[in-house]
Amino acid sequence: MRIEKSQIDQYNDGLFSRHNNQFIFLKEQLAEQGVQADEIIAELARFQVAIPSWALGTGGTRFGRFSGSGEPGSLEQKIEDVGLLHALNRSSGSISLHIPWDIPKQADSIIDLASSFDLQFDAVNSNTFQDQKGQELSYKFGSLSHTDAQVRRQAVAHNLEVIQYGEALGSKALSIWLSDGSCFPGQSNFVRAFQNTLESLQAIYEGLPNDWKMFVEYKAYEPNFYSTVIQDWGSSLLFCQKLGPKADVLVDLGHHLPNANIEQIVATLMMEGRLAGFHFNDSKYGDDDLTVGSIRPYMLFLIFNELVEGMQRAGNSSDAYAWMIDASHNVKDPLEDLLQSVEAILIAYAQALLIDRPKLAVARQENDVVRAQQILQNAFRTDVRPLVREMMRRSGGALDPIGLFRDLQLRTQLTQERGAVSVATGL
Ligand SMILES: [Mn+2]
Repeated sequence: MRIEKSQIDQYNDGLFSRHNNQFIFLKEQLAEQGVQADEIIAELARFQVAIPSWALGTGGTRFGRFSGSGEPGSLEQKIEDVGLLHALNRSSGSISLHIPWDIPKQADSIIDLASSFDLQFDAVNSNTFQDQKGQELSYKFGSLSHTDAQVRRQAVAHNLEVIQYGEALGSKALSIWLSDGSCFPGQSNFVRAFQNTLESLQAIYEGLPNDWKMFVEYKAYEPNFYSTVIQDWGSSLLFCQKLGPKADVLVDLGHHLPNANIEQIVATLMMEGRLAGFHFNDSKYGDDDLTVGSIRPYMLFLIFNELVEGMQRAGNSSDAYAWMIDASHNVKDPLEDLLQSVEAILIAYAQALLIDRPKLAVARQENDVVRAQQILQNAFRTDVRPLVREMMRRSGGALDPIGLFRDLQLRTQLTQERGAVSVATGL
Protein backbone atom coordinates (compact mmCIF):
# COMPACT_ATOMS: atom_id res chain seq x y z
CA MET A 1 0.00 0.00 0.00
CA ARG A 2 1.17 3.49 -0.77
CA ILE A 3 0.02 6.97 0.13
CA GLU A 4 -0.40 9.25 -2.87
CA LYS A 5 1.07 12.72 -2.78
CA SER A 6 -2.34 14.14 -3.70
CA GLN A 7 -3.81 12.59 -0.53
CA ILE A 8 -1.19 14.34 1.59
CA ASP A 9 -1.64 17.65 -0.25
CA GLN A 10 -5.38 17.56 0.13
CA TYR A 11 -5.10 16.77 3.83
CA ASN A 12 -2.55 19.53 4.40
CA ASP A 13 -4.72 22.07 2.57
CA GLY A 14 -7.37 21.61 5.23
CA LEU A 15 -4.93 22.27 8.08
CA PHE A 16 -2.69 24.84 6.45
CA SER A 17 -4.22 28.12 7.51
CA ARG A 18 -4.36 27.24 11.22
CA HIS A 19 -0.84 25.76 11.10
CA ASN A 20 0.60 28.70 9.23
CA ASN A 21 -0.71 31.20 11.79
CA GLN A 22 0.97 29.23 14.57
CA PHE A 23 4.18 28.85 12.58
CA ILE A 24 4.46 32.55 11.66
CA PHE A 25 3.80 33.56 15.28
CA LEU A 26 6.54 31.23 16.56
CA LYS A 27 8.95 32.24 13.81
CA GLU A 28 8.62 35.90 14.82
CA GLN A 29 9.01 35.09 18.50
CA LEU A 30 12.18 33.13 17.79
CA ALA A 31 13.56 35.86 15.54
CA GLU A 32 13.32 38.28 18.47
CA GLN A 33 15.59 35.87 20.39
CA GLY A 34 18.01 35.73 17.46
CA VAL A 35 16.95 32.23 16.42
CA GLN A 36 16.25 31.53 12.74
CA ALA A 37 13.34 29.12 12.37
CA ASP A 38 14.40 28.14 8.86
CA GLU A 39 17.79 26.96 10.09
CA ILE A 40 16.18 24.74 12.70
CA ILE A 41 13.78 23.35 10.13
CA ALA A 42 16.71 22.46 7.86
CA GLU A 43 18.39 20.57 10.72
CA LEU A 44 15.16 18.76 11.53
CA ALA A 45 14.76 17.74 7.89
CA ARG A 46 18.19 16.10 7.95
CA PHE A 47 17.40 14.05 11.02
CA GLN A 48 16.36 10.56 9.95
CA VAL A 49 15.33 7.94 12.49
CA ALA A 50 15.63 4.28 11.48
CA ILE A 51 12.70 1.97 12.12
CA PRO A 52 13.62 -1.55 13.20
CA SER A 53 11.99 -4.40 11.34
CA TRP A 54 10.84 -5.94 14.64
CA ALA A 55 8.87 -2.91 15.80
CA LEU A 56 6.11 -3.08 13.19
CA GLY A 57 4.05 -5.71 14.95
CA THR A 58 2.46 -5.74 18.36
CA GLY A 59 4.99 -6.43 21.08
CA GLY A 60 4.56 -8.93 23.84
CA THR A 61 5.69 -9.35 27.40
CA ARG A 62 6.53 -12.64 29.04
CA PHE A 63 2.90 -12.73 30.16
CA GLY A 64 1.43 -12.65 26.72
CA ARG A 65 0.94 -10.87 23.46
CA PHE A 66 -2.26 -9.33 22.18
CA SER A 67 -1.72 -9.03 18.46
CA GLY A 68 -3.40 -6.36 16.42
CA SER A 69 -4.60 -6.87 12.89
CA GLY A 70 -3.03 -6.29 9.50
CA GLU A 71 0.49 -6.74 10.84
CA PRO A 72 3.22 -7.21 8.23
CA GLY A 73 3.80 -10.92 7.64
CA SER A 74 6.88 -10.64 5.44
CA LEU A 75 9.93 -8.46 5.01
CA GLU A 76 8.30 -6.87 1.96
CA GLN A 77 5.28 -5.86 4.03
CA LYS A 78 7.53 -4.48 6.76
CA ILE A 79 9.26 -2.31 4.18
CA GLU A 80 5.84 -1.14 3.02
CA ASP A 81 4.96 -0.17 6.59
CA VAL A 82 8.14 1.87 7.01
CA GLY A 83 7.35 3.38 3.61
CA LEU A 84 3.99 4.53 4.98
CA LEU A 85 5.66 6.10 8.01
CA HIS A 86 8.22 7.87 5.87
CA ALA A 87 5.58 9.16 3.48
CA LEU A 88 3.68 10.60 6.45
CA ASN A 89 6.54 12.20 8.38
CA ARG A 90 9.51 12.22 5.94
CA SER A 91 11.75 11.48 8.94
CA SER A 92 11.77 7.66 8.95
CA GLY A 93 13.92 7.10 5.88
CA SER A 94 15.62 3.86 6.83
CA ILE A 95 14.95 0.38 8.12
CA SER A 96 17.11 -1.67 10.44
CA LEU A 97 16.94 -5.41 9.85
CA HIS A 98 17.12 -8.11 12.43
CA ILE A 99 18.68 -11.40 11.37
CA PRO A 100 17.37 -14.13 11.37
CA TRP A 101 13.86 -12.73 11.81
CA ASP A 102 14.07 -10.87 8.52
CA ILE A 103 16.49 -12.52 6.15
CA PRO A 104 16.48 -10.76 2.76
CA LYS A 105 16.45 -13.66 0.31
CA GLN A 106 16.73 -11.63 -2.88
CA ALA A 107 18.68 -8.52 -2.07
CA ASP A 108 18.13 -6.80 -5.42
CA SER A 109 14.35 -6.89 -5.30
CA ILE A 110 14.39 -5.86 -1.63
CA ILE A 111 16.60 -2.88 -2.45
CA ASP A 112 14.31 -1.91 -5.34
CA LEU A 113 11.26 -2.09 -3.12
CA ALA A 114 12.91 -0.01 -0.39
CA SER A 115 14.15 2.57 -2.92
CA SER A 116 10.64 2.93 -4.30
CA PHE A 117 9.66 4.21 -0.83
CA ASP A 118 12.82 6.33 -0.60
CA LEU A 119 14.21 4.06 2.14
CA GLN A 120 17.74 2.94 2.92
CA PHE A 121 19.09 0.12 5.06
CA ASP A 122 20.46 1.09 8.43
CA ALA A 123 22.56 -1.11 10.74
CA VAL A 124 21.91 -4.85 10.64
CA ASN A 125 21.31 -6.57 13.98
CA SER A 126 22.53 -10.03 14.91
CA ASN A 127 20.70 -12.29 17.34
CA THR A 128 22.47 -14.69 19.66
CA PHE A 129 20.01 -14.19 22.50
CA GLN A 130 17.70 -16.93 21.24
CA ASP A 131 18.14 -20.40 19.80
CA GLN A 132 16.82 -20.72 16.28
CA LYS A 133 15.13 -23.79 14.85
CA GLY A 134 17.67 -26.39 13.82
CA GLN A 135 20.57 -24.55 15.48
CA GLU A 136 23.35 -26.95 16.42
CA LEU A 137 24.51 -25.53 19.76
CA SER A 138 22.47 -23.64 22.36
CA TYR A 139 22.96 -20.09 23.63
CA LYS A 140 21.28 -20.91 26.92
CA PHE A 141 24.51 -20.14 28.78
CA GLY A 142 25.83 -17.44 26.51
CA SER A 143 27.06 -16.87 22.98
CA LEU A 144 30.18 -14.77 22.35
CA SER A 145 31.21 -15.29 26.00
CA HIS A 146 30.33 -18.98 26.25
CA THR A 147 32.66 -21.33 28.15
CA ASP A 148 32.67 -23.67 25.12
CA ALA A 149 34.77 -22.44 22.18
CA GLN A 150 32.50 -24.23 19.72
CA VAL A 151 29.50 -22.18 20.83
CA ARG A 152 31.55 -18.99 20.54
CA ARG A 153 32.60 -19.95 17.01
CA GLN A 154 28.98 -20.57 16.04
CA ALA A 155 28.00 -17.12 17.38
CA VAL A 156 30.91 -15.45 15.56
CA ALA A 157 29.90 -17.19 12.33
CA HIS A 158 26.34 -15.91 12.74
CA ASN A 159 27.58 -12.32 13.07
CA LEU A 160 29.78 -12.70 9.98
CA GLU A 161 26.76 -14.01 8.08
CA VAL A 162 24.72 -10.98 9.21
CA ILE A 163 27.44 -8.70 7.81
CA GLN A 164 27.08 -10.47 4.45
CA TYR A 165 23.33 -9.88 4.39
CA GLY A 166 23.93 -6.24 5.28
CA GLU A 167 26.56 -5.79 2.58
CA ALA A 168 24.15 -7.03 -0.06
CA LEU A 169 21.66 -4.34 1.01
CA GLY A 170 24.08 -1.45 1.39
CA SER A 171 24.10 -1.36 5.20
CA LYS A 172 27.19 0.11 6.80
CA ALA A 173 27.07 -1.18 10.36
CA LEU A 174 26.61 -4.29 12.48
CA SER A 175 24.81 -3.76 15.74
CA ILE A 176 25.56 -6.26 18.50
CA TRP A 177 23.58 -6.67 21.67
CA LEU A 178 24.39 -9.66 23.83
CA SER A 179 22.20 -11.15 26.50
CA ASP A 180 25.29 -12.98 27.80
CA GLY A 181 25.79 -12.91 31.54
CA SER A 182 24.75 -14.86 34.57
CA CYS A 183 21.64 -15.26 36.66
CA PHE A 184 23.30 -16.27 39.91
CA PRO A 185 26.43 -15.44 41.87
CA GLY A 186 29.15 -17.99 41.21
CA GLN A 187 27.75 -19.00 37.84
CA SER A 188 30.25 -17.06 35.75
CA ASN A 189 33.86 -15.94 35.97
CA PHE A 190 33.59 -12.23 35.09
CA VAL A 191 37.12 -11.93 33.71
CA ARG A 192 36.94 -15.12 31.62
CA ALA A 193 33.56 -14.04 30.24
CA PHE A 194 34.99 -10.64 29.29
CA GLN A 195 38.05 -12.15 27.63
CA ASN A 196 36.03 -14.73 25.71
CA THR A 197 33.72 -11.97 24.49
CA LEU A 198 36.65 -9.79 23.46
CA GLU A 199 38.20 -12.61 21.43
CA SER A 200 34.87 -13.30 19.73
CA LEU A 201 34.30 -9.62 18.98
CA GLN A 202 37.83 -9.37 17.58
CA ALA A 203 37.06 -12.21 15.17
CA ILE A 204 33.91 -10.38 14.03
CA TYR A 205 35.77 -7.07 13.82
CA GLU A 206 38.30 -8.65 11.48
CA GLY A 207 35.43 -9.58 9.17
CA LEU A 208 34.05 -6.03 9.02
CA PRO A 209 34.34 -4.36 5.60
CA ASN A 210 36.58 -1.28 5.65
CA ASP A 211 33.76 1.24 5.50
CA TRP A 212 31.68 -0.49 8.17
CA LYS A 213 31.20 0.20 11.86
CA MET A 214 30.47 -2.14 14.72
CA PHE A 215 28.00 -0.86 17.32
CA VAL A 216 28.45 -2.36 20.78
CA GLU A 217 25.31 -2.05 22.90
CA TYR A 218 25.30 -2.48 26.69
CA LYS A 219 22.53 -3.41 29.09
CA ALA A 220 22.57 -3.54 32.88
CA TYR A 221 20.32 -6.56 33.36
CA GLU A 222 17.71 -8.79 31.72
CA PRO A 223 17.41 -11.52 30.62
CA ASN A 224 20.34 -12.29 32.89
CA PHE A 225 19.58 -10.94 36.33
CA TYR A 226 22.82 -11.16 38.28
CA SER A 227 25.39 -9.93 35.76
CA THR A 228 25.71 -9.07 32.10
CA VAL A 229 29.01 -9.23 30.24
CA ILE A 230 28.58 -5.76 28.73
CA GLN A 231 26.77 -4.19 31.64
CA ASP A 232 27.34 -0.46 31.14
CA TRP A 233 28.82 2.22 28.90
CA GLY A 234 32.22 1.84 30.54
CA SER A 235 32.41 -1.86 29.67
CA SER A 236 31.17 -1.13 26.18
CA LEU A 237 33.75 1.62 25.70
CA LEU A 238 36.48 -0.68 27.00
CA PHE A 239 35.57 -3.29 24.37
CA CYS A 240 35.50 -0.63 21.66
CA GLN A 241 38.87 0.79 22.67
CA LYS A 242 40.40 -2.67 22.57
CA LEU A 243 38.74 -3.49 19.24
CA GLY A 244 39.71 -0.40 17.27
CA PRO A 245 38.32 2.73 15.61
CA LYS A 246 35.50 0.97 13.76
CA ALA A 247 33.79 0.01 17.04
CA ASP A 248 31.62 2.56 18.85
CA VAL A 249 29.24 2.54 21.79
CA LEU A 250 25.52 2.30 21.19
CA VAL A 251 23.28 3.84 23.85
CA ASP A 252 19.85 2.32 24.35
CA LEU A 253 17.88 4.60 26.67
CA GLY A 254 16.23 1.67 28.46
CA HIS A 255 19.45 -0.16 29.27
CA HIS A 256 20.53 1.72 32.38
CA LEU A 257 20.04 1.27 36.08
CA PRO A 258 17.33 3.55 37.51
CA ASN A 259 18.08 7.29 37.51
CA ALA A 260 21.37 6.99 35.61
CA ASN A 261 22.50 10.34 34.22
CA ILE A 262 22.30 9.33 30.56
CA GLU A 263 23.02 12.83 29.26
CA GLN A 264 26.36 12.80 31.06
CA ILE A 265 27.18 9.41 29.53
CA VAL A 266 26.38 10.88 26.11
CA ALA A 267 28.64 13.89 26.73
CA THR A 268 31.53 11.67 27.77
CA LEU A 269 31.18 9.31 24.80
CA MET A 270 31.03 12.26 22.41
CA MET A 271 34.08 13.81 24.04
CA GLU A 272 35.93 10.59 23.22
CA GLY A 273 34.42 10.41 19.73
CA ARG A 274 32.99 6.97 20.53
CA LEU A 275 29.23 7.49 20.37
CA ALA A 276 27.74 5.30 17.63
CA GLY A 277 24.19 6.43 18.08
CA PHE A 278 20.99 5.69 19.89
CA HIS A 279 18.21 3.27 20.45
CA PHE A 280 15.34 5.51 21.53
CA ASN A 281 12.54 4.48 23.87
CA ASP A 282 11.21 5.58 27.23
CA SER A 283 10.70 3.89 30.56
CA LYS A 284 9.49 4.38 34.07
CA TYR A 285 10.87 1.31 35.84
CA GLY A 286 13.27 -0.70 33.69
CA ASP A 287 13.66 -1.53 30.02
CA ASP A 288 10.00 -0.74 29.50
CA ASP A 289 10.38 0.07 25.78
CA LEU A 290 7.62 2.67 25.89
CA THR A 291 6.96 5.41 23.35
CA VAL A 292 9.84 7.90 23.19
CA GLY A 293 9.11 11.02 25.24
CA SER A 294 6.01 9.56 26.89
CA ILE A 295 7.41 9.45 30.43
CA ARG A 296 10.53 11.64 30.67
CA PRO A 297 10.52 14.26 27.93
CA TYR A 298 12.81 16.56 29.94
CA MET A 299 15.47 13.85 30.10
CA LEU A 300 15.19 13.39 26.35
CA PHE A 301 15.67 17.13 25.91
CA LEU A 302 18.73 17.14 28.18
CA ILE A 303 20.20 14.30 26.12
CA PHE A 304 19.64 16.30 22.94
CA ASN A 305 21.23 19.29 24.60
CA GLU A 306 24.44 17.24 24.95
CA LEU A 307 24.07 15.84 21.44
CA VAL A 308 23.79 19.30 19.91
CA GLU A 309 26.76 20.56 21.91
CA GLY A 310 28.77 17.43 21.00
CA MET A 311 27.96 17.77 17.30
CA GLN A 312 28.91 21.45 17.31
CA ARG A 313 32.20 20.65 19.05
CA ALA A 314 32.96 17.80 16.63
CA GLY A 315 31.91 19.92 13.65
CA ASN A 316 29.62 17.21 12.33
CA SER A 317 25.87 16.83 11.99
CA SER A 318 23.16 14.34 12.81
CA ASP A 319 23.94 12.13 9.80
CA ALA A 320 27.22 11.15 11.49
CA TYR A 321 25.29 9.02 14.01
CA ALA A 322 22.85 6.12 13.87
CA TRP A 323 19.41 6.91 15.31
CA MET A 324 16.89 4.18 15.76
CA ILE A 325 13.71 3.56 17.68
CA ASP A 326 13.89 0.44 19.82
CA ALA A 327 10.50 0.26 21.47
CA SER A 328 7.68 -2.21 21.83
CA HIS A 329 3.99 -1.57 21.38
CA ASN A 330 1.81 -3.68 23.61
CA VAL A 331 -1.38 -1.67 23.56
CA LYS A 332 -1.06 0.84 20.70
CA ASP A 333 -1.15 0.50 16.95
CA PRO A 334 2.58 0.01 16.19
CA LEU A 335 2.58 2.52 13.33
CA GLU A 336 0.84 5.23 15.36
CA ASP A 337 3.22 4.56 18.24
CA LEU A 338 6.24 4.93 15.94
CA LEU A 339 4.88 8.21 14.56
CA GLN A 340 4.53 9.48 18.13
CA SER A 341 8.10 8.42 18.93
CA VAL A 342 9.61 10.11 15.89
CA GLU A 343 7.68 13.30 16.67
CA ALA A 344 8.94 13.27 20.27
CA ILE A 345 12.53 12.92 19.05
CA LEU A 346 12.16 15.82 16.62
CA ILE A 347 10.56 17.99 19.31
CA ALA A 348 13.43 17.34 21.74
CA TYR A 349 15.97 18.04 18.99
CA ALA A 350 14.26 21.29 17.98
CA GLN A 351 14.12 22.44 21.61
CA ALA A 352 17.82 21.66 22.06
CA LEU A 353 18.61 23.71 18.95
CA LEU A 354 16.88 26.70 20.59
CA ILE A 355 19.25 26.79 23.55
CA ASP A 356 21.23 30.00 23.71
CA ARG A 357 24.66 28.41 23.99
CA PRO A 358 26.81 31.55 24.27
CA LYS A 359 24.63 32.80 27.15
CA LEU A 360 24.70 29.36 28.76
CA ALA A 361 28.51 29.36 28.60
CA VAL A 362 28.61 32.75 30.35
CA ALA A 363 26.18 31.64 33.05
CA ARG A 364 28.28 28.55 33.68
CA GLN A 365 31.51 30.51 33.78
CA GLU A 366 30.02 32.93 36.31
CA ASN A 367 28.43 30.10 38.29
CA ASP A 368 25.02 31.69 37.78
CA VAL A 369 23.12 28.51 38.50
CA VAL A 370 19.67 30.07 38.27
CA ARG A 371 20.39 31.62 34.88
CA ALA A 372 21.84 28.38 33.51
CA GLN A 373 18.75 26.44 34.52
CA GLN A 374 16.50 29.17 33.09
CA ILE A 375 18.23 29.06 29.72
CA LEU A 376 17.63 25.33 29.42
CA GLN A 377 14.06 25.51 30.64
CA ASN A 378 13.17 28.43 28.38
CA ALA A 379 14.07 26.25 25.44
CA PHE A 380 12.31 23.18 26.84
CA ARG A 381 9.12 25.10 27.55
CA THR A 382 8.86 26.49 24.03
CA ASP A 383 6.16 24.76 22.02
CA VAL A 384 8.18 23.86 18.93
CA ARG A 385 5.53 21.69 17.30
CA PRO A 386 4.86 24.25 14.54
CA LEU A 387 8.53 23.89 13.50
CA VAL A 388 8.24 20.10 13.32
CA ARG A 389 5.00 20.34 11.34
CA GLU A 390 6.47 22.90 8.98
CA MET A 391 9.50 20.65 8.38
CA MET A 392 7.21 17.73 7.53
CA ARG A 393 5.12 19.91 5.23
CA ARG A 394 8.14 21.33 3.40
CA SER A 395 9.60 17.83 3.05
CA GLY A 396 6.41 16.55 1.46
CA GLY A 397 4.92 14.88 4.54
CA ALA A 398 1.69 15.42 6.42
CA LEU A 399 1.07 18.30 8.83
CA ASP A 400 -0.39 15.77 11.24
CA PRO A 401 0.89 12.26 10.41
CA ILE A 402 -1.31 10.41 12.91
CA GLY A 403 -4.32 12.46 11.84
CA LEU A 404 -3.81 11.44 8.22
CA PHE A 405 -3.08 7.82 9.19
CA ARG A 406 -6.50 7.75 10.84
CA ASP A 407 -8.24 9.80 8.16
CA LEU A 408 -7.17 7.36 5.46
CA GLN A 409 -8.05 4.41 7.73
CA LEU A 410 -4.71 2.88 6.91
CA ARG A 411 -4.95 0.12 9.52
CA THR A 412 -8.33 -0.95 8.20
CA GLN A 413 -6.90 -1.06 4.69
CA LEU A 414 -3.87 -3.05 5.85
CA THR A 415 -6.15 -5.49 7.65
CA GLN A 416 -8.21 -5.96 4.50
CA GLU A 417 -5.03 -6.66 2.54
CA ARG A 418 -3.23 -8.86 5.05
CA GLY A 419 -5.97 -10.31 7.21
CA ALA A 420 -6.90 -9.94 10.85
CA VAL A 421 -4.56 -12.65 12.12
CA SER A 422 -1.34 -11.70 10.35
CA VAL A 423 1.42 -11.68 12.97
CA ALA A 424 4.79 -10.05 12.49
CA THR A 425 8.01 -11.87 13.36
CA GLY A 426 9.88 -10.45 16.30
CA LEU A 427 9.71 -10.46 20.06
MN1 LIG B 1 18.41 -1.69 21.76
